[in-house]
Amino acid sequence: MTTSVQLNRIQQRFDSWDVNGDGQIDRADWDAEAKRILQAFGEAPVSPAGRSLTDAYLGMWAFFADKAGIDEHNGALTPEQFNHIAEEHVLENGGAGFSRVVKPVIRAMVELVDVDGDGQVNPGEFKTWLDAIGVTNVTPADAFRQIDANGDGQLSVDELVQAVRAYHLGEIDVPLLGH
Ligand SMILES: [Ca+2]
Ligand SMILES: [Ca+2]
Ligand SMILES: [Ca+2]
Repeated sequence: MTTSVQLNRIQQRFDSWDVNGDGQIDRADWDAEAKRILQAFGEAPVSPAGRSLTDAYLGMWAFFADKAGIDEHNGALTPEQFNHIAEEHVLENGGAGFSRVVKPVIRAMVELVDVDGDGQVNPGEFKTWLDAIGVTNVTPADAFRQIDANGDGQLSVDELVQAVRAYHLGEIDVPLLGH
């Protein structure tokens, strides 16, 4: 059963991923979204981290295109198709497939903020993340606590992957991939 909060978040997700605003999502939108994020982090698209993030975003697109049965290079998703896939593969059925394609995105984003290089995100690094994607609806400390499932004061890649799904399920209020 999908709640109105969940539907709302899927709708917002569609709108933010439809970067050129033509009412459909296609590969160019995902490429543009990756570039937008890299710009927010002050990272060049051609750097290793920039390429990782772009590849990871295009991997997420390939997942949606595959589930819709469209060509990832020429096809486009309507809002209806997108909602359907998001409900079936992100919200329901445990979200394992989606988590698998979100993980490289999260890993690439961790790389962008991980100044101490320990592979995890500390509170200071997390604030950089929220600032870059423009999250203002939650305080960094509250958001951090919501995501730090094991309470060790660090956000691991797995905790962050879980948090992306938890946001779309309406369980937490931190849009880690932007609104
Ligand atoms: Ca579009
Ligand atoms: Ca770190
Ligand atoms: Ca933790």
